[in-house]
Parts: sequence; structure tokens; C-alpha cells
Amino acid sequence: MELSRRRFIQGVGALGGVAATGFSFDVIAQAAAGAKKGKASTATAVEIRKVKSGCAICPNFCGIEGTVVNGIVRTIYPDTARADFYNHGICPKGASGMFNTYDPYRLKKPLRRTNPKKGPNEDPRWVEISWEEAFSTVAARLKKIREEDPRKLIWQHGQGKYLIGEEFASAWTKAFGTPNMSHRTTACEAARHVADELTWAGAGILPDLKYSKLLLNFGANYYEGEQASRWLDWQTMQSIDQGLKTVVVEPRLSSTAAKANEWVPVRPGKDVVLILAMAKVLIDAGTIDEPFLVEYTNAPQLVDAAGIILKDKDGKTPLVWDTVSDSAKPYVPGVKPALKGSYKVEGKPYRTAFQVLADNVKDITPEYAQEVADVPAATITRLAQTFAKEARIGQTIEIDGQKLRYRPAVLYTFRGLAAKEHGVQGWRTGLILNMLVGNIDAVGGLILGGAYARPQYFDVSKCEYPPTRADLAQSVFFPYANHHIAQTSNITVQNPKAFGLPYAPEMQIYYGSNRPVSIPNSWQQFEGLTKTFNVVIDILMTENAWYADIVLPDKTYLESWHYAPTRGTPDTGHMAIRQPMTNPYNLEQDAFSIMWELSKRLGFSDKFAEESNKAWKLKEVLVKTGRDYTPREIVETIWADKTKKDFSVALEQGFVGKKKDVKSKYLSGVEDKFKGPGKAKMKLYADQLIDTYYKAEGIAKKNNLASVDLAKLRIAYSPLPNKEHAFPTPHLEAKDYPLYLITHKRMYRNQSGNTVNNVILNQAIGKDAATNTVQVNAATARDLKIKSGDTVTIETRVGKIKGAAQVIQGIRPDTIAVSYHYGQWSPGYSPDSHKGIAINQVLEHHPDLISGHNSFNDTKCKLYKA
Ligand SMILES: Nc1nc2c(c(=O)[nH]1)N[C@H]1C(S)=C(S)[C@@H](COP(=O)(O)OP(=O)(O)OC[C@H]3O[C@@H](n4cnc5c(=O)[nH]c(N)nc54)[C@H](O)[C@@H]3O)O[C@H]1N2
Ligand SMILES: Nc1nc2c(c(=O)[nH]1)N[C@H]1C(S)=C(S)[C@@H](COP(=O)(O)OP(=O)(O)OC[C@H]3O[C@@H](n4cnc5c(=O)[nH]c(N)nc54)[C@H](O)[C@@H]3O)O[C@H]1N2
Ligand code: SF4
Ligand SMILES: [Mo]
Repeated sequence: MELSRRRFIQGVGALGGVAATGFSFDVIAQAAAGAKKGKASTATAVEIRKVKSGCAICPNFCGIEGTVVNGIVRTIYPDTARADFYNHGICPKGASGMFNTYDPYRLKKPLRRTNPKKGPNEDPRWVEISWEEAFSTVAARLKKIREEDPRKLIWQHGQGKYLIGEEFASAWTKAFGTPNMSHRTTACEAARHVADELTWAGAGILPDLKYSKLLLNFGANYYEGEQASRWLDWQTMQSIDQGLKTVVVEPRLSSTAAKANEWVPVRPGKDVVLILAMAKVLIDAGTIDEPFLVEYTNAPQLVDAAGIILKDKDGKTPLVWDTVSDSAKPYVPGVKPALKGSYKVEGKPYRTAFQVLADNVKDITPEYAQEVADVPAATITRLAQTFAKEARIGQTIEIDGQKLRYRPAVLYTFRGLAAKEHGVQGWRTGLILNMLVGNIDAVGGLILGGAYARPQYFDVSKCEYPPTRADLAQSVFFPYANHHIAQTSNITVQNPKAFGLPYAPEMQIYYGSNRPVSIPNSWQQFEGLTKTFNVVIDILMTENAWYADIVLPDKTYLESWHYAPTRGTPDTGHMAIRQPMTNPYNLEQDAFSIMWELSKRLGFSDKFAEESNKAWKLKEVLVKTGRDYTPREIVETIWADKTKKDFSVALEQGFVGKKKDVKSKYLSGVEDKFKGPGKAKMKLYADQLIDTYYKAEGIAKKNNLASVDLAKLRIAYSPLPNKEHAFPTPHLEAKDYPLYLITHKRMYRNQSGNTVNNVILNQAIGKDAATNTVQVNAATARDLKIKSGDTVTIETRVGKIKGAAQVIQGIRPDTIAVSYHYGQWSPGYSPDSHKGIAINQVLEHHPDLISGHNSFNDTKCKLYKA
């Protein structure tokens, strides 16, 4: 399938009713005239307000201070008060954030589709409708579904989660009665979370950079794709002055790699083998933290030949080899577990989990890793040795009178290891290397966001069949998809029976998500949208909205009340709100008020209130039944319960912050939850994976599920990462496609959609920001006779796409990179937004069978001059 520009441009020609939503500058002109008039009549009529709030253009939620002059947002600066707690500066997107709000292309009125046919070249023939008509149309649909089978409704959100809060989506869908609520996390970083959950029963990691001496960064590109509210880039810079060295392992010379001490251009997807080879170097040299592995992890637990951990008579308690009594015992006081070795218990052979790892990596030598990952063996050995040396295994440090484990070397990633078909195993290798040097929750190491917070993640998966949910989360298809699966519903709706789904979904509501554009094999996603009645709540006529039946305009973050999430650091936590600064289009509704109104019309607003209390875990100040709530009142309620502070604090300061003491930072996590006898253990060996495999195999066989590929499931569900996880499907199958194709974020844009119309970002910054390119190495370009600026074709097994080549040195010769965020085709955006390539159209879709995470960086391609 060739997806040419022409196809999109035809769509643009069919604009029709979109013009009706087109902006006239009247609103701003009127506001300005009003301001002028006021100024003329009295000198005091210029009203200047400083408003503390939070940015929500991307999920960093930076603290901002807006200057609002006569109701118009003139400037957005960082809220400097937050620097004490987390947030150092904002970015160009945040500073020019008012352009998103004053964007002439904003949706302003509800729209109804009058052309039932959906496609990029189908004019939806929008008609503007009143809010009353919009509510009654949507409520009538919902009522029918709720009476027939509420599961037929699917709720999807992306950025929306970070606006009013996932809690409301969860409460609303529960009160409605559908299990189908899907967040975007599997398009984002779910694999990393699931790897954390399987390993330490919680999610959320950050390097303790304040004290680290070495950061081994596997593709966390935080100088370009901001993370942790810009704390991470700021802290890295501070720590470099105190001797921190950074090594960036990634196929492309990213902005982060460019600022590192060393760039290691690994072959895409092969990091697993590189890290396992490093593990081998550490194990062979004995430079590992044995006491940590024995006392905090399940490394000493005994594993049988089938990979199952030996349990006590109760069938639950794992056994270790006790070196005191020379027998298999539970790890209780007095027992000294062996870390290494093979043992016989009742005549059967067992090895410790650590021994299994050591045996598995025997043939993953640095030389083998060089062959696979194309990083010199000597570099791998040196990196491993430096990592062990900088980790200072065995040392302690005193902070605030507490003696603490000191391990100032840390391996970190974001999507670099996660956005992969074997994403869970990718980050599991990273966790294992960190565990080997014992840096978990140690000073300068990897700080966990709440070890053992959710013990259920250590259990065997439910492996549901038939699946409960349309996205197949936690079913036999994706047993550990604990974070919903963003992309699957649009596949199951095309043939629900094929997945054993006991109902056929009829309606989807999308809130703040341009889902099909953000997912590989995009056109497969769009196909799903033709099968359901779609309601889209957004601020723009996105591609997703182009496929809607009803479009509902939302307020932006500068127009709304939100109880806002923040990004914690290893040292701090915070609570914050967003408050409206302006409302240039006099919009009436936001997502919360839309949900509230629909729940009232369907008669479940009391249930929505009750479920909201549960979802937000409110304890004292509750959402009451029998009354209405405005968005401001609901934010006041949550603020009061969570902070116990007056709302005037929220209005004046926008946030409250808390600094962690040594105990809560270093001693309440693994020290408290995992250390020593009688405690749960971090899973160096993820035995729940192998247990789940056997369970899934049984269910698949019993139900004759040809669609469950048991061979692939077996590879995915290995309790330890191994060689096979460096070979995702396209690497194995797409033999005629010589190049690796990877994607990444850019500073000037956020995801798809909400920054593409911002003229400051796509024009004022310069040519470079206006479009994306196909980045190709100079040597490869020479062979292919490609010059910078040439139009080239990228061909994959999914399709072909054209773009402009950019010949550079900073990328591997066997890899090309194309950024996300560009080539938007919806006729409802500005013409500028159409520049560049929407790469997801040609990426292959191979979700991780553990977490359901999308693969974004596994596709192989051909490249030639167009
Ligand atoms: N190839 C490739 N694909 C990627 C990525 C990549 O790096 N490469 N990145 C991935 C990642 S990390 C993620 S998180 C996903 C994101 O995928 P999605 O969650 O689907 O995010 P977006 O596509 O950005 O959609 C966000 C939507 O929210 C809308 N929006 C913005 N502000 C508001 C508001 O105030 N109210 C409402 N109602 N809507 C609003 C925007 O207009 C936009 O339509 O994409 C993934 N896709
Ligand atoms: N400016 C901007 N900032 C953002 C966002 C945005 O859209 N724009 N989105 C935010 C969101 S939702 C997220 S999830 C984060 C994501 O933040 P990151 O994970 O840092 O961003 P990505 O660009 O998705 O991927 C990181 C890097 O992985 C590299 N990579 C690709 N394949 C491989 C591989 O096989 N191995 C290794 N080691 N590296 C590889 C890419 O080249 C890229 O530089 O960014 C957040 N910040
Ligand atoms: S990093 Fe994200 S949240 Fe922070 S200012 Fe930039 S766009 Fe806004
Ligand atoms: Mo993301």
C-alpha cells in the first residue's frame, strides 16, 4: 500500500464543513478592543494577573506562572518557587503554550457527522450542533448500550488522563458498567512499568543523580524529550560538575548522547545481549554484590529443570539451599542461603536462580555481543568493569546520621529499552544489571517509587479466556498487560469473535488521544474506527476526530480547573492544581463537566460520585451524592482531602511540595520490604512468568486457540532475559529489508496533534523545527547515492512513505531515524502541520506479549531515492 501525500491532500480538498469551525480573529480583536476602551476611560482598567498553574502540553506537568493582561495570557514563565522541589525551567512548548489556546484551528462548537462513510478522503460533512443536541444524542446512544450490554462501550484516553485525571475516567466507566477503559501507556512506556512490577511489585524509577558517579543511559533522551519536569536534565548538569560521568547507549547521536562523555551506538534492539554480556563480565570477575543478591532478591531460590521455583509443603513458600544445615529450607532466621550452585532435593536436581542466570550468560560473551549488537567487545568489557568499579560494591556512606549502602553507578532507560516487542525483557536486563551491583534504593543508585506497593504483581496472571476486555488486557493473549492496551481495541472491534470476545463493541469515546496516529500500522487503527460510533473530546480536529460521529470541544489547560499530577523526584513529592487563566472562545464545557452531565442524563451521577471517591482514594473530604459539582468544586474537594490545606494556598501557589527525609528515601523501600529472612524478595528470576506460560499454554490448548502463538509466548515468558529477546519479529522475518528504522521525540513538538499548529514552534524557531527528515548516515547515503534534501522512499513490510533525506554522521550506518510528531494529515489542522512524515503509517505492529506494549523501534526497511 503506497500512502502518498496525494491521498492526504485529497482529504484537504474535501474540507467542507470544517470551514464552519474555522476561527475568526474577532474574539481576540474584540478582547483587545475592550481592553483599549477600558484603558481610554480609566488608567486603572488594565488588569494584570499573575496566575500559578501547571503546564499540560506534555506529561511533565511543569509549574508555570502566567501573566494575564485583561483576560489575555501574555507570557508564560516557569514558576520559580518549584525549583526548590523539582522543576527547573520550562521548554519552548510550555513557554509558547498560549498559542495552543488561542489557536485559530480550535474546535469551538460540538459537531455532528452527516456522512456515514469514514476515511481520510471522506468529507465528514460536519454540522455544528448545540450542546443540548450533542448531549441528548450521546446520552441516547449510551442509554441503549447501557441497557443492552454496557461492555459495548469503550473509553479511550491519552493525554486526557493527565488533564482531569484517570481517576475520573475509571470512576465514570465503572459507574457506567463497562470494563473497557484504555489509557495510552502501551504506546508510551508500559513495558518498563510491567518489568518493574514483575521485579519489585511497583512502578516508577529514577536515578539518584545527586550522588551518582556513573550513569549508563540506554536511550532516555531527556535533553530533547523532557522528563521528570526538567529535573532530570538539570540534575545531570549539576552532578557533572561534581564528577558524574554519563554514557549514552543508543543507535543515534541524540541530544542526550551528544552531551555525554561517551556515545555507544548500539544496533537497534540488541541492547539485551549487550547488557547480558556485561552481566557475564561481572559474574565471571565476581564483582557483584553477593549480600544484596542473597538478602534482597530471589537469586538464591531453587529452580527445577522446568524453570519452576521449588516450594515448601504449603505450595507457596520458596525454598533456598541452606548452607548451615545443607538442606532446602525457607529463608527464615538462622538460614544462610547459598547464592550459587546446583543441589539435589529428594533426588531431583535444582540450581539457584542466580546459577541459572550465570549458566544462561555463559555463551553471551562480549565477543558474541559484539557480533549481535555491533559494539566492540573491548568496549563492553570496559563498560562492565567501570560500572562495577564506580558502584563501589560493599561501601557505605553516612547521610544525616544514617549509615547507608553507597552504590553510585546506575543503569537507566525510558523508552529506549521499552518501546520494543521484547520491551519487558529489555528493561528486566537493565534491572538485573542494577541488582548485580546492589544499587537498588542505594545512595547514587536506582531509586524505586515504592517497593512492593502492589504485591499482586508477583502472582501468576489471571490469563482470562474469554477475555473480559476489548483490549485483551490480562487475558491469555497479553497476561501481564496491567496498564490496558492502547492499540488492541481497534483491532478486536474488527472481528471480536476471533478473540473470543463475548460481545461486539459498538461505541468508543476518545478523550485527549489521537490514538491511530500514535500507533504503528496506523491504518489498521483507522479501520477499527470505521466499525464503531465514535465520540471524540479534543481541542482540535485531529485525525481521530476526523473519524468521529460526534466531536466535543474541550477547554485547554489554560482554561480549566484540574487537580494536576506532578513528577516526583527521588527527593521530593508534590500536589498541584491548574486554574483557568483565560477563555477566549467562551467555551462552556470541559471533559469533567461533559462526563458529569452524561452521568446525570443517564441517572448514574451518584454512582459516579461514589466511584470517584474510591478512584481518588479520598478519605475525609468526599464527593457527595445528591448534588452537582462544577469542575472547580471537584478540584477543591480533592485538594482539601489530599493536602488538608485551604484552597487559597492552591490559588496563590499552585502547588505544595514535600521533601523526603533519608528514611523515606532510602530506608522505606527495599530495606524495609525485601531485606532479610521471612520477607518477599525482588525477582531477579521472574518465576511468575514461567508459571503464567504454563497456565496460558493449558488454556490455549483447552480452547483450541490457534491465535495464541505458543512458540512466541514461550520466548516472551522466559523468567530471565536471554539472547532471543534481541530478535524481534521483523529482525527474524524481514530479511530483504537491510536497514533498521527507529523513531524518537523532538524538543519542538509534543506527540501528535497539540503542538503542530503552534507558529512559534514550527516557524519562529526556524526551518529545522518546521519538519522532520529521514536521518541517514553519510556512508550509507554515499552507497545509496542519496544527498541531503533528496526525496527518499522508506519501504517496509507495511507500506511506503516519502520524505526528505538528511545526511548525518550521528547515526549508525545500518539504521535510519525519523522523528514522531510530523506529517499530520487531518484537514482540520494548519497547512504547516502537514509538513514531514507520519512514520507510524509504515511501522510494523508487534506488541510485547507480556505487557501489550507496542513496538516502535523494531521495524526493518529499504531506503531509496524516490
Ligand atoms: N513513532 C512514534 N510513535 C509514538 C511515539 C514515538 O516516539 N514514536 N511516542 C509514543 C508515546 S511516548 C506516547 S505517550 C503516545 C501518545 O499517544 P496519544 O496519547 O494518542 O497522544 P497524542 O497523539 O498526542 O494525542 C493527544 C491528544 O490530546 C489532545 N489534547 C491536547 N490538549 C487537550 C485538552 O486540553 N483537552 C482535550 N480533550 N484534548 C487535548 C491533542 O489534540 C491530541 O489529539 O504516542 C506514541 N507514539
Ligand atoms: N519534546 C518532547 N518531550 C517529551 C515528549 C514529546 O512528545 N516531546 N513526550 C513525553 C513522553 S509521553 C514520553 S513517554 C517521554 C519519552 O522519552 P524518551 O524515552 O527519552 O523518548 P523517545 O524519543 O521516545 O525514545 C528515546 C530514545 O530511544 C532511542 N532508541 C530507539 N531504539 C533504540 C534501541 O534499540 N536501543 C536504545 N538504547 N535506544 C533506542 C531513540 O533514538 C530515542 O533517542 O518523553 C516525554 N517528553
Ligand atoms: S516540558 Fe512539557 S510540561 Fe514542561 S513546559 Fe514543556 S511542554 Fe510543558
Ligand atoms: Mo509517552
